[in-house]
Amino acid sequence: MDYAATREEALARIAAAQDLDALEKLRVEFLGKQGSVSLLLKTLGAMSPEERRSTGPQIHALREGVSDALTARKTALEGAALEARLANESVDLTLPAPEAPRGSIHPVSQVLDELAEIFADLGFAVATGPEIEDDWHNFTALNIPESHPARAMHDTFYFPDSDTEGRRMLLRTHTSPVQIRSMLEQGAPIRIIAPGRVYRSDSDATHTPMFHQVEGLVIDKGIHLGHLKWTLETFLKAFFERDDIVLRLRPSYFPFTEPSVEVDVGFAQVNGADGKSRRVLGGCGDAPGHGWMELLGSGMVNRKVIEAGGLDPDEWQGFAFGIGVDRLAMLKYGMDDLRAFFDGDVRWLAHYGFSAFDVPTLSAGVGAGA
Ligand code: 2U9
Repeated sequence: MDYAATREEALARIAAAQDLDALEKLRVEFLGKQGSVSLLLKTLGAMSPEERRSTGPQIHALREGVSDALTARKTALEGAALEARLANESVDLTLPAPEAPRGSIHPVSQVLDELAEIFADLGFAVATGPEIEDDWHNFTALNIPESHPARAMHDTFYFPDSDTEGRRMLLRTHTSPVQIRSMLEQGAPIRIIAPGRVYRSDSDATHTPMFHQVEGLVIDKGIHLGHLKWTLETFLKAFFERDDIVLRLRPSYFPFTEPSVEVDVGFAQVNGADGKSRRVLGGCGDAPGHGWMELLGSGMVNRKVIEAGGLDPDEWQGFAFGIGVDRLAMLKYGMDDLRAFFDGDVRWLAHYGFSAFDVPTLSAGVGAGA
């Protein structure tokens, strides 16, 4: 057999292969299990030693030549295919830009960002903690005794089983356990806000089983109600972006604060362009055409709560406050139905959502979309 001629013919066919498919067919034809060159290699076994010595190198040279040619042709064809793609594909820079992204920031997230920004400027850090709590952190440490109505089953979501240490577990009903944990972990002085989700088994037009709160806690030496009033006034003026916010402090009762004060804010009753009467915050509530709206609860931290937080109430005093974040968002951005906050309706979000680029800053104004 003329191995040299066979080799030349194979190499010519490989060089003529027009694409990778045709080349693969040739590889199978020559070097596949039943390929012509593979079968020639198998004949070596049946040859006499002398015959093998003279023929073997020729067959091996044939196989190597074919294999090298296949590899070289493959590389050439792949390179040509890439060149062709590069020549064909192009980016048309004159095409219009894609539609702007549709996502938007939920009003609750927006207000949480605004709160963090305003309180950061007053020296408050943001503290967070678990939403699944034990009843010591949620109730006992906050001077809410076993018999207190807030502990009744209809207000609190309890878990059916206790944890491994026998503690009764629940969904936190306020963010106050976060402040208890902060006192125990970092000691005094403290200046924090604790924003987040809270849960109460309550649902109607003005209550949802999950809502958002922000609570504040300041613990230091010589803290008094004047500090509380100034802080709330400064915060509310920054948040509502009005200098004429007027507060009225009314005596109240909360187990965790003593004395406790509920804070009302003055508003004006104004007629909107649509003929509907709206409340606009600002001005003294006693002025003609004005009124007072209850906005938040607060007070001086109860001695028993300071003790539960591991501090000496004769050395450390503090104030605390709590506000509904969803309510703040409704008041500032003119929404009237709390339940829409949690419906996940994209039409509502398209209307009330905020641009991701409207980041609240004190210099540019915390309110978005001005
Ligand atoms: C610690 C000590 C004291 C937080 C407080 C209120 C008053 C309050 C309500 C406002 C509307 C809850 O969202 S709401 O329903 N909160 O009236 N919260 S004082 O007092 C604390 C918290 C933690 C360690």
